[in-house]
Amino acid sequence: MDDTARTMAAGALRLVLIALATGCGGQDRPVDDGGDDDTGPGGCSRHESCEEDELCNEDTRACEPAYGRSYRMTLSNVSVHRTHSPDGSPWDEDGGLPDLYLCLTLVEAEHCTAVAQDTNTPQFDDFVVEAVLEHYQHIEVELCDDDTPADPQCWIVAELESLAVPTLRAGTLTLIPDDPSRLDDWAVTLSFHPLAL
Ligand SMILES: [Ca+2]
Repeated sequence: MDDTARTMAAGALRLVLIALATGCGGQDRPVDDGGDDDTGPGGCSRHESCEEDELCNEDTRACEPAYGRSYRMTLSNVSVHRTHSPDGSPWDEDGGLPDLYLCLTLVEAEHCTAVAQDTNTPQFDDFVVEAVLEHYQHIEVELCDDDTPADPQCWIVAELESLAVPTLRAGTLTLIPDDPSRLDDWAVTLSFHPLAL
């Protein structure tokens, strides 16, 4: 065996050893290859270390599936600055501020907040929904005004047909009107927090 053949044989042996070293462990999580990722024994610290359909769960420090798992969802930063309801009439007969609540429809179930009386910036801190989210996920948000004794009026203010992995990784989605003619000048932030698998 000349030097070149000996060098090639040593190189081949080293590749076999690397393959053996990275092939064992029996874990589903990516094995730390000593490169620039950070999914080794200490776990992940950024989403980019994970596969494209995964997220780095900040609670477990593990790369986990983004879809087909439960999330806790909350609503925040709600603001409705219209002075009149979308049909052009005053919010209240006496000119008062609206009495708003939001309804979130997903996985074929409707979840509504409590009514926030007489405010343009309602707080829905007690509102929490837990549901399994998939990629092609229909999400609908309705804004309603409960001007008692009249029946509540509702307007569909945003509809989504899918959830991208970057949205679930970011954990927040700011919803703005998809059709300004229906109800302009409002916004709401929908937050996602992955629950334990
Ligand atoms: Ca009112």
